Amino acid sequence: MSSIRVVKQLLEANEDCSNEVKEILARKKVFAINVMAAPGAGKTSLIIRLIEKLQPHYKAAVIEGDIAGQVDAEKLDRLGVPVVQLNTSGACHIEAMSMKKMLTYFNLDDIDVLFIENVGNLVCPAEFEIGEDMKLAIVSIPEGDDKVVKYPLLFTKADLVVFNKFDMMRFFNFNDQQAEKDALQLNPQTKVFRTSCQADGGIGTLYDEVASRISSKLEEV
Ligand SMILES: Nc1nc2c(ncn2[C@@H]2O[C@H](COP(=O)(O)OP(=O)(O)O)[C@@H](O)[C@H]2O)c(=O)[nH]1
Ligand SMILES: [Mg+2]
Repeated sequence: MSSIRVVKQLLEANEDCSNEVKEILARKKVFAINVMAAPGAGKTSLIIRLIEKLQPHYKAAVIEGDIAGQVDAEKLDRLGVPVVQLNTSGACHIEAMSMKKMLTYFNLDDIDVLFIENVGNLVCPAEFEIGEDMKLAIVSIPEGDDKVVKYPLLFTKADLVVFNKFDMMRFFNFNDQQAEKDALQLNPQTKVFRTSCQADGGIGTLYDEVASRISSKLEEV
């Protein structure tokens, strides 16, 4: 019997309180990362890889957003980090109201970095601010290099873009140079990373970037 807390998102509660969430996270010095990608792109795998590297230095926690079920929450629970599962009851994204509610299930004084695995979708999650410090968008190699231009809002808003499953490059016709150019055209401030959660490739470089952003917030006075 799993001990993971499962919370249902209320569909009618969509008031934008992302600023309130931001204030709580600033007061408690928690760095929140909104992870967005299509189903199967590697959101859970990348969060696990990053937490493994962060754990010696920072205390991590995870909000798992899914339409139903708690499969990913169980995987993350095995890392020994606090994890709460949010079931969106059919909604294709997480909203700020839910974020605010979810924060009450954590001891924020004991957390440095909070990952939010958004619902697998390249459209809806990008439309909602949830009070996060950083948006991380993933495209995996088998999905195709055209996803950046086809789903521009997500890549316009993303602070970091990750091309994951880079170990699959030899099997797919994915033009990573072009996809990087497309991402930078949509958002010149974005940074692009190439990773493999399977082979551990590129995770260190991504970790360095994420860790430096976390420490900037935690060291703010
Ligand atoms: N080859 C390869 N497979 C990966 C990689 N990252 C994730 N996967 C696999 O892709 C599938 C979906 O990954 P998951 O993390 O659950 O994706 P999510 O649905 O976005 O959370 C799983 O079978 C993972 O083992 C990677 O970098 N390379
Ligand atoms: Mg997942």
